[in-house]
Amino acid sequence: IQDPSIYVTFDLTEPEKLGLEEGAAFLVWTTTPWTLPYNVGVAIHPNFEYVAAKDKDGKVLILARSLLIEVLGEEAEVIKSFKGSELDRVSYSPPFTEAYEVEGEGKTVWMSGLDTYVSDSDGTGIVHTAPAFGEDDMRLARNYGFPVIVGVDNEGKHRYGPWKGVFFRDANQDIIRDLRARGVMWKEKN
Ligand code: VAL
Repeated sequence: IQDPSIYVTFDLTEPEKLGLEEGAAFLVWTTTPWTLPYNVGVAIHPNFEYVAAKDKDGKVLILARSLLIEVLGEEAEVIKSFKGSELDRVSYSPPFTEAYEVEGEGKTVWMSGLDTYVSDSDGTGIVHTAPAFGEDDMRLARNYGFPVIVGVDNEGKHRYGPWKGVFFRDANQDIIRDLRARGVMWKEKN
């Protein structure tokens, strides 16, 4: 089975802090849609350059400058530039909140964190972070005090959401459908 490769938007909750308008979003790439219900943060490289750029529909998206053309195409219009380190602790609204609301110890703020593991060889330079499912994700969560949500039980089944009881990877298509319905699916590959 090939993993689906998707780009999703996480709208900023306080875009004005970056001098951006309502609707501006982090553009995040992942090959593990089934981990998105357990998103607790996004990772940004402190030394990369990032841009806020308009896509063809006029939506303002934040991503690494080096991936701008590849991802948004030649017609992308750059509005602003940021050093990665300026994008620390920028709050956003995640696609799914249920698991975090139960396990997040009352915290309901999702935000970015800085880590040099972020790569710009593919994706967007903004990495979806789900600490139970990746070593780097776990480090970021520890450094920032993000909750660690173990969203899958020891039989590999989801513990939350409409896909509760479903084997982890088997939820991919349902989750993708849900992301589309919420209008946060920006692009799907393969
Ligand atoms: N960070 C990884 C990803 O973006 C996983 C481990 C959540 O797919």
